[in-house]
Amino acid sequence: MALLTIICYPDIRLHTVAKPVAAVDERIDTLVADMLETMYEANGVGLAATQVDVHERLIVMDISEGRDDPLVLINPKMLWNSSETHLNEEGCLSVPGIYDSVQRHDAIKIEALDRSGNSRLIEAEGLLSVCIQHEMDHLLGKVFVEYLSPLKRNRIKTKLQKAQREGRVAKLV
Ligand code: K1U
Ligand code: ZN
Repeated sequence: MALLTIICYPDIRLHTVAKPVAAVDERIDTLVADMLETMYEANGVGLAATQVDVHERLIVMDISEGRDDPLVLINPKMLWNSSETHLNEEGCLSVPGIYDSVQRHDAIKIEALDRSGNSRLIEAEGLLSVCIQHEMDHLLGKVFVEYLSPLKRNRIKTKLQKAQREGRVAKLV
């Protein structure tokens, strides 16, 4: 297994729209293993392939307390979302040290392939629902700071550009 580099906002690669995974094969299995290792090492609860500069529709997650219940979503498709929404505090491994509130659907239903290529229907609420919506945004090239005001977003951009110049987070291309 290998640790992958997580690219940091405002790197333009985070705005790439991911393509569907064509086949759930050995290459994808290795990528899943590497992404899980990278997510656990960074203490995240989710990671989208976009964040490691792979532009295919693949997400890994683990919201369990024991960090021993990984969830793999390949080619996820939103089937339904609740009309009720709430503000939730979010963070992002690509926006280190920044936390802010984003409005998300309370509950969702999605369809996705698992690591074995089997189709699964997932009904989610709470942190799982928030995390899936956050990660599916990454696959569309959207970072959570884009829901914030231009003033907040520019402050975050300036702060992270300074951190990148000083070598405290991954460099821009
Ligand atoms: O970078 C990412 O996409 C992962 C991100 C997932 C996420 C967590 C919480 C809300 C929305 C999206 C993180 O793992 S952020 C770091 C984290 O561990 C965390 C933050 C807030 C609540 C719970 C966990
Ligand atoms: Zn994120």
